[in-house]
Amino acid sequence: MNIASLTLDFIEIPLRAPFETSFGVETVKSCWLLTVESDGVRGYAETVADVEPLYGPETHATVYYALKNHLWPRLQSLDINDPQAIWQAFGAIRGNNMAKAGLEMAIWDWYARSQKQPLYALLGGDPRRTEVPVGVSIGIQPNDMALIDMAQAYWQKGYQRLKIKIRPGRDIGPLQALRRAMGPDVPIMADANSAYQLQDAQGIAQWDDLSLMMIEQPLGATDIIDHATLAQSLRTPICLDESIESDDDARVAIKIGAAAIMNIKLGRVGGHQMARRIHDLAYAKGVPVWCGGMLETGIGRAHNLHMTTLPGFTLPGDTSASDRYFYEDLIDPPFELSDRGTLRVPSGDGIGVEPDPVRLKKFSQYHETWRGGKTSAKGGVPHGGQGARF
Ligand code: OSB
Ligand code: MG
Repeated sequence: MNIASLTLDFIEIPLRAPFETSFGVETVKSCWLLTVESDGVRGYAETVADVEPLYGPETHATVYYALKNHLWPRLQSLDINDPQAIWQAFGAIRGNNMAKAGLEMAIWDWYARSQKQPLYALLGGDPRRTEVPVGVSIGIQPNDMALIDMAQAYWQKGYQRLKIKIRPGRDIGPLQALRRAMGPDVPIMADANSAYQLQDAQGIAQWDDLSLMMIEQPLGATDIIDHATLAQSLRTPICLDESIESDDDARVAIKIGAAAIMNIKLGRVGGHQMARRIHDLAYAKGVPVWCGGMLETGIGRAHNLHMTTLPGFTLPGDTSASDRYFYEDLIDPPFELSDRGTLRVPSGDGIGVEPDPVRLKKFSQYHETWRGGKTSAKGGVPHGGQGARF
């Protein structure tokens, strides 16, 4: 079966509160919602690139460009009996993992729906994992009081661990204040999003006294060797995020001692197949992994939950409930946190959730469908006017 059409919707949903990291502030969630269709069955995914290339090198514009010119054309004649053929069809195309992931994941959903199976079953997830443990990622706050208030509210809701974003100047202070307020037993971790360099190692070593679960991506994305060096001067485990874009990166990082833990994000690594390869490699080496997040709508969130059923995902992930991000999600009902601090893995076919038609209409700023070789755009030209944003 080949994919008859690909529809792109440019989605913008206001965030409940601004989300600040060491690289910037987000106030609106924006993404491409991708819908593939064939034989009356649809598949959905979203892309995790942003307006600017800050977390990773891709943007909404590069994702659009790569899909249109390099990825979608390669799937035109592909007979898909197994979504694992997709990665191969992308062939020699380097990088552009977020674009690849969006298309690959939409096709996994489509395939699972056409097989009338939940996605986790096809990914090899553990069917007993009907719910997965989740934590919450808290952006940089204006002051320690705001941080503590927010952290206490999330902890009371039942999130299983608190991750706080840090940057130089807003690191040991907020972390100490948080540890003092929460007591010694609450699992706390810090995510630096590459804001430090190896020469900051002495300062970072002072965080060892805070008994953090881990420090996520303290150094640059390409500084895998420096992470290994830093790890030698720390008791706190290092978790890599931005540095791991492939199974090769994971293999090297584990081998040289740069990653005691890994965060796996589908968008960053190119989709389910590569995520699974990284998971399998880490699992075989005894390196725990957890599922990262990119403030996804319910569609990307559902993909994350299905992946998290693989057995190596032993640590709580960043897949928080819809209301942590949005007043209204793209899906209805939204994802809710159970009183056990878990999110339920949808049990229907495919990812088990669909965009709500009314919400989709409300949040879609631009809509375009590609069929076979032809494309048809509605709502403006993607590189001018309104489309200048992407
Ligand atoms: O580094 O994990 C990150 C959000 C945007 C970009 C990068 C990151 C994050 C998060 C949020 O930490 C995780 C989430 O709640 O989706
Ligand atoms: Mg991170």
